[in-house]
Amino acid sequence: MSKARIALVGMPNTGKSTLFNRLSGASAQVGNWPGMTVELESARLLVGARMVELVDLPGLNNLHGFSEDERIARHFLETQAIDALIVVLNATQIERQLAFALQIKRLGLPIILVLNMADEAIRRSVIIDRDALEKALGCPVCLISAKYGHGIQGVRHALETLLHHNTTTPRTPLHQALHEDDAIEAESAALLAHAVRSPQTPAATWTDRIDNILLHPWLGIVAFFVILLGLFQIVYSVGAPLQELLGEALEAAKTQWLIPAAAHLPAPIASFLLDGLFDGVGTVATFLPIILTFYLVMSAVEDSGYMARAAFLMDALMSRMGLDGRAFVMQIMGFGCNVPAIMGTRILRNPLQRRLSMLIIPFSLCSARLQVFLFFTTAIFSPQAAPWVLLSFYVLSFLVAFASAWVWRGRVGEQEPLIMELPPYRSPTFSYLALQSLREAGQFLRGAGGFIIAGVAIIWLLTHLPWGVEPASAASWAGQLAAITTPIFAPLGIDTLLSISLMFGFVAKEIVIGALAVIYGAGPNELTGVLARSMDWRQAYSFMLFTLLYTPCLATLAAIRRESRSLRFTVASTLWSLAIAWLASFAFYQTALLF
Ligand SMILES: Nc1nc2c(ncn2[C@@H]2O[C@H](COP(=O)(O)OP(=O)(O)OP(=O)(O)O)[C@@H](O)[C@H]2O)c(=O)[nH]1
Ligand SMILES: [Mg+2]
Repeated sequence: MSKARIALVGMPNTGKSTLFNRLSGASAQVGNWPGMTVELESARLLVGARMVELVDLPGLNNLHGFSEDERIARHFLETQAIDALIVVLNATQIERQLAFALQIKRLGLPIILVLNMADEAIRRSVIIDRDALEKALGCPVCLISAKYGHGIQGVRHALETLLHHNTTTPRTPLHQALHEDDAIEAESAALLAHAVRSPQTPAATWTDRIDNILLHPWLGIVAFFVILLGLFQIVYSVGAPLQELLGEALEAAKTQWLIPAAAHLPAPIASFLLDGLFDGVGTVATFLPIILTFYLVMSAVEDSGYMARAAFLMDALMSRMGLDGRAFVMQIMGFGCNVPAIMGTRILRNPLQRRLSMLIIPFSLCSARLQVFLFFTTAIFSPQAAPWVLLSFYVLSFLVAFASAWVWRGRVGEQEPLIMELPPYRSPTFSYLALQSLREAGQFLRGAGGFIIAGVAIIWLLTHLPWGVEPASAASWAGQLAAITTPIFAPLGIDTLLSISLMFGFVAKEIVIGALAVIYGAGPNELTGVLARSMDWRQAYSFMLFTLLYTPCLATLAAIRRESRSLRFTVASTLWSLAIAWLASFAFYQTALLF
């Protein structure tokens, strides 16, 4: 039997990706933020004896939607062969979402209607007569709770029955289905009156109580910074000791086993393996616990529903810079990695606003840069000062991003007011958080792993060739190469050796620490000491400032190119960030020298 294709459609934030993961065992990104999925994701699963391709679509506000992510979903519905649709609604909002399901039903494809978040519906006393709906609509209706896995079996069963009886139905073209809005509204109202009972005045929830503080005009801003501070306090206090421990373990493994084992190898090969690959990759690997902790905390924030509050809170400020509150959320999402944040701009409808947002996302302090900063701040600054130095980079990251937007805001033109729904706060489940952070760590290894290995290998070659010269000295290839760039970096207080790591950092910031380990010939646990001896705080801060502001990595550039569809814009934004990085480091270093 042929493979069937089934797509999940619904309004944003209704739990499509959660159900997708439940049904297929995949690990698509889930978050309490309308616009989490901006791409098609697909997975295969077996339904009865039939192989099914399940496709998770970005949320649609309605079939008229025209932001980029909605266009992707619409285009899929219009052009692909689809055997059935699973329409996912938020049961607590059935009054507003049922019309959407009716709109989809007009497409003429077989559908299964899934009313998700049954747990919340019960808590809010929204009562749905499933049987009445099923009878009136003539399609299977499932009341489920995807997050907690309730009712999933029912969906599977409905799918199986549907595929079993599937006779290909002729489809109604999308544009035709769109011309029935009034009829749909009437039908929806009749159905609701018949099958749904919800309380007249909803009771005040704890979401409202929390929002009184978090959405307060100034208390909310204070709360935001407290949350931010708490976020990296956790990363610091949990991740940093683990990193040190891992460094010590790797160092011990090197001296006890690897050095003796490599004793009989020719010197260049032993040096390449130990001082190149092991030191470089090992030093980067010590950051895995920090990356894991970091993503755990970020996923918890994303899944809590706070992002939508941040968007709301910052909307007024952002609109002075030609953007809206959602662009602020993209800056925060960039804390993890700039690439998904750039893709997340698809939810912005105005293409010029999208570009403006893409211009400033690369200034967001991503987790790869965080590695560099954690390393340098602990190496150079006192334990008391280090967290504050780190906080200063988060603040600077926002300031430079905002200033950039402010400079270019005039290009955006007419702005629409932000209309966004605030989802209720939801507590993340542990299993989901564990899954998510493992996924991110896996992505980190897959994505950056190759770059890191290749990067440290090339750096070893550059610093140790021609064989026989003092490693990383002026006579080495790296030394000769750096001589060319010295005039550019010397006024910033960034010396020859450091500037080499910055060149590699252009490819990916994950390489920087590994590169430094190889350049300074230091093992996974020695680099902090070596750095502390070889530079003062001004040079270190200037180096970090440059790292914060210049191009994050090639992957980000590729994402900007893909999403903006403009090489000119990509080049211009790269030059913009390089220029700002140089000027900021120059101004800082030259001023700091006066003290
Ligand atoms: N309480 C409750 N929360 C749920 C349930 N299903 C999903 N969620 C939460 O709802 C939020 C949105 O889930 P997603 O699966 O990302 O929703 P989506 O429809 O894919 O959203 P977009 O991709 O943005 O369109 C997340 O915080 C989920 O944890 C449920 O059954 N009950
Ligand atoms: Mg989704």
